[in-house]
Amino acid sequence: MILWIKTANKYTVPGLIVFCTLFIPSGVLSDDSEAEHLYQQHCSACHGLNRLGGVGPALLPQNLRRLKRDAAAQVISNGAAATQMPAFKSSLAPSEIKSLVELIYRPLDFVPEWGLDHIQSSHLRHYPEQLDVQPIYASDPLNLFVVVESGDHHATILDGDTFTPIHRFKTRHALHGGPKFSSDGRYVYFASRDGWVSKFDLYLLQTVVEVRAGINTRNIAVSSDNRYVIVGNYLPHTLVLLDAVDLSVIKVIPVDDGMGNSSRVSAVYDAPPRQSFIAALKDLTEVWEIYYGNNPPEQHNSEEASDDVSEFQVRRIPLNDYLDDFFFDQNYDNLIGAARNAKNGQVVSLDLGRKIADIDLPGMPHLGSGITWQHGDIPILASPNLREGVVSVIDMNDWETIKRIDTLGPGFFMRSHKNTGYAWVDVFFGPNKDVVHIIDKRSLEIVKTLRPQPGKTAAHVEFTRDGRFALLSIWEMDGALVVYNAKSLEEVKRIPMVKPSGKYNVFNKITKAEGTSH
Ligand code: DHE
Repeated sequence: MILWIKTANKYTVPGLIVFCTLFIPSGVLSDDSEAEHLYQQHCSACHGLNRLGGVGPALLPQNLRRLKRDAAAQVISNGAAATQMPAFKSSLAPSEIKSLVELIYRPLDFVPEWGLDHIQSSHLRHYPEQLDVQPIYASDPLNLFVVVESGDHHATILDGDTFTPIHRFKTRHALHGGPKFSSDGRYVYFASRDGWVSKFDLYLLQTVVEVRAGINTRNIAVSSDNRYVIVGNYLPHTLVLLDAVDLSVIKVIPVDDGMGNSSRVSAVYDAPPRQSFIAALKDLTEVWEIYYGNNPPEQHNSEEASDDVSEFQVRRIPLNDYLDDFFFDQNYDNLIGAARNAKNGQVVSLDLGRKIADIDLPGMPHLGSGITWQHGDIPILASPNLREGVVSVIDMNDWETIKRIDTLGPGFFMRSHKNTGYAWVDVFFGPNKDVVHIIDKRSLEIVKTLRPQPGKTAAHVEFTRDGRFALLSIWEMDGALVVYNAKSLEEVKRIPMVKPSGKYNVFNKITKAEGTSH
């Protein structure tokens, strides 16, 4: 007998486990198995038998880190707006909702698999690839902003000259990290925390193709030759190489030390001059370089190991400490990272294949938070961090701290543009989460503190392609993008948006402009 269960919008056939558990009277179950029973009965059809996700997102502690338990209980009770998640408050008792919340924050007792077959079978083609087309709108395609509205899992395409939205569309659940662009600016690639990679055509305003490359994904990078997308995963412990045209799988690279110890990937980035991807690993004291060009550079460090595959050769750079997060210098010679002990940072020379300096980066900077600029003769790096209200300014010649700028609280993002004299940094946490400081890039002093909407989180700035305007998020469900004149620092326009998190200017991204994330 097959049991059909009605979910929000459709009938589905649950697996055998569902079938078995449904007939166990709940009175004889332990708390754990009762929660499991409720999960299989009400949630598994959309969120997967093992909580690995399906129509709905994966329900694992790794995927739920940004959601407080109270908020999770609210979603189960009341449903989630603009999704297929129904409200359960009339069918489940408060104690049952509580036990479901406990269950979804419990780690699985096995490392879930998401290999080649799973990835391939998730592949979705939405729209045929069309060559030689022009944008279907009059706006400058290189001065568009892609704005991720994390409040209701949408993205808005905004004209960067008129500050008018030209298109809004649904994205996968919980996009995270900067979307990545093809070098001509036609395509943008998004990654969700649940492992979905989506390719969106900015000329035709259509999602072209999607694939689920992991269960819990950190971020993606696109190769500078537009041929590959690489996906760094927490779950499973893999890097996944995709063809950037159709997102078909080229290779699944297990991330391990060859001695049975595997690792989560903290982040992976493209290093264009090196024709390689660089990955930081959470659980191994190594940095990986994966070559996609034709001529891998010569290795200078005899301690390094490399896999014996010639295509996508992996070079493993040994370190003394874990490297959680990093960014590159402007030439991609060095990477500057935060160490696990969060007491200082480390500089790793990619040519030499070893650490060349420790730097004073207290606390943990959020990835992609730091920016670099030329300060007189000195190239400098400035970064806020997530634990202390301070921006560290570091001389990139000798890696000494030249200034610590006190702010009104820990911050996530710092941004600037080569055509502006200011760098903007947010305060994301604490009583002053509603302020953004403006720092003079010459004097390294805060010259103005904006409070765009008292009591509401203000964060993440990005500039127009010419640097004349700065766009800032009011990071709330009834939020907005606030456009400022980057010189007079006066507000120019406010555009309502649903918790706009990141915003990304096509030109600044494809030219890897100074002052923004790459
Ligand atoms: Fe992020 C970028 C990791 C929490 C919003 N964040 C990134 C990147 C990484 C990262 C690896 C760079 C990816 C890229 O662009 O390719 N983020 C982490 C964490 O480890 C941390 C601290 C904990 C976690 O839950 O993973 C974390 N990040 C957050 C948030 O809580 C934020 C504020 C809200 C959210 O959406 O989860 C957040 N992260 C962002 C944004 C970017 C980002 C908006 C892209 C910034 C950019 O301008 O490029």
